Amino acid sequence: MVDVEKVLDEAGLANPKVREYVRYWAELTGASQVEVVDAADDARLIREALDAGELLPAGEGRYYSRSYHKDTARSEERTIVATNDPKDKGVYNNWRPASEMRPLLEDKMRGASVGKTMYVIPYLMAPPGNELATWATGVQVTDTRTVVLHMIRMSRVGVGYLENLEDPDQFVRAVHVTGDLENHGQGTPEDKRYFVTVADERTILHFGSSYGGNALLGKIAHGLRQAAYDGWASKKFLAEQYMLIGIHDKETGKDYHICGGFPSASGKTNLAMMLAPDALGDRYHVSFYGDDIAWLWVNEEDGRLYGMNPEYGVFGVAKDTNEGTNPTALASVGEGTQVIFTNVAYNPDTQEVWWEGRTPQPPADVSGWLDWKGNPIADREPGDDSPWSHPNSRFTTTLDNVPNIAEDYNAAAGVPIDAIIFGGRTRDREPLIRAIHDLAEGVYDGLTLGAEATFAAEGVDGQLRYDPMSNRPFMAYGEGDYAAHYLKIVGAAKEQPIFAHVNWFQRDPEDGHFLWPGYRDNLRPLLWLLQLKNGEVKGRETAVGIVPTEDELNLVGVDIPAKDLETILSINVPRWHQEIANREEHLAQFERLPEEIWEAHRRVAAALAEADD
Ligand code: OXD
Ligand code: MN
Repeated sequence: MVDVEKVLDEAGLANPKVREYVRYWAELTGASQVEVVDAADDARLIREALDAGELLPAGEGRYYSRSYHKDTARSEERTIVATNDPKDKGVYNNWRPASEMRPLLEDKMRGASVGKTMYVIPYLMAPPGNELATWATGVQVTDTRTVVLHMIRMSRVGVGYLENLEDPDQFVRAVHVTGDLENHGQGTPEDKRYFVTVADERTILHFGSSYGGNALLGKIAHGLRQAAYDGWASKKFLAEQYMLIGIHDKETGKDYHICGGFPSASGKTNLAMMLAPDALGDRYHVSFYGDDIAWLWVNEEDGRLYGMNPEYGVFGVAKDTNEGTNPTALASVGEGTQVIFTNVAYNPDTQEVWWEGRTPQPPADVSGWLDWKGNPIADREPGDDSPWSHPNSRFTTTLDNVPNIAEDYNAAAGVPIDAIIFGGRTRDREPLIRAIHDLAEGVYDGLTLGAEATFAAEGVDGQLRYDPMSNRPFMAYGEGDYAAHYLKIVGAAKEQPIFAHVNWFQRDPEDGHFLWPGYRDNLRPLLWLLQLKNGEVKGRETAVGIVPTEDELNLVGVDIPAKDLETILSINVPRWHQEIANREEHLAQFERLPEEIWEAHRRVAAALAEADD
């Protein structure tokens, strides 16, 4: 029997509520040891993980881990939001009663950590001192050391974050038990995995995976699902799957901040980490705050909307990250960064890593190279061109490693938000950028956000898989209530942020080439948006928003054919009609959708009907 009290005393963990919580789960899971973790333990834990073979060296100060091959991604079907109020059921939150989920998860976790260490990770999902810090404090317990190492990179970790809680009970209880990965029946009717957020009890119970998206409870379960629920329940804030960047205009000395949501595979991390294009670099500096989560609130002193990234690191998709698409990401995972790569290809002889899109071709000399499952590439049958790395392989690195990290990323105050953008991957309908007239239309645009269905199973080609606010997997309560809350929070700001929809992915209908160069050049439409907000340009009104005129967009140093430019700055009305009909059906699913959103929908539909004439 572990002497939990002694361990907690030695760690200086005095909060009686935290002690009770740790004791309870240590007993229930049957853990053989308990250890309280601080970020300062990282080097020792890395050494232990290397000794145990859980990590492998990937060059100086870089590490490699391989996960169980059926445990490589988030599982939306197994993810549940539970509460005690059936009114919290939404379309996407897989709502279940708390009274059903708690005992079920306790049963799964009972005795599941026998022989293992239970690590106790006190964490903070906010810059220290931030006004939302009360909702940002949590204690994760986990039976997996690599999860601890990832948590240290992705959140602020240490017992100190539990001191000064006004209410000793105000911390999120985040319980993670991996269990026996080889016997969870992943993806079968006997699937034993459950990822449950008991939102109104501020308790997260995740069983059956050590993949980051399921196991780093500070990030997705707390930083998004739990925080979204807390923000609504407290009426104080929003928690969104948004990137957050700063733009400094060296000529005027002004600073701007833009945040925004994009469904997965729509380039959010690349946008968040972008640098100004060379031709504009003398005037503008782009700084990075975060690539995945932003919490937003109104600062009562100046009445402006503020935002902050609650995370401390980047859990980025490795695929297609290279010098062209995202040089800052590559610099963030260089020697000495203490980065952890997961499920990329690895060469134990040279300690190199590689992933699809890192270079145009894989290494020509395959000797020593192992694919993400650990199988030698040299042993492959001729013609076997399966990927070397898993498509969801990742790098995990702290914010300090990002070369253009904003100087004030750690500041308690957060930053004022000038613009909120939504973007999907749309081949033909969405222009490069369209500014949206008002808040209700902005929320309407977010609710109808989506990614184009792929040719495979996901739906009709060209039709969107809707991903409201890019939050579909993280919705914590009903979508109608969510929209009302969003309208209230942002509506309370004295200076309204400007909303816009962006699309970097329009293609030529004939030969399929991308019409816009993307990446660093994406700064150009964002600068136009800020100018529009400042009244420096007027743009051109269309039925679905304001688009830049050709001469308003700063195109110095970019070469784009006139025909392509014309297409990306215009609206394809027939395609929009198709889309509007789908939207009606999509929105009708949401209970209690505010009338303002329906009005915005009708306004856009009516403007489009006129545009036809
Ligand atoms: C995600 C992530 O799964 O950010 O969305 O990792
Ligand atoms: Mn994400």
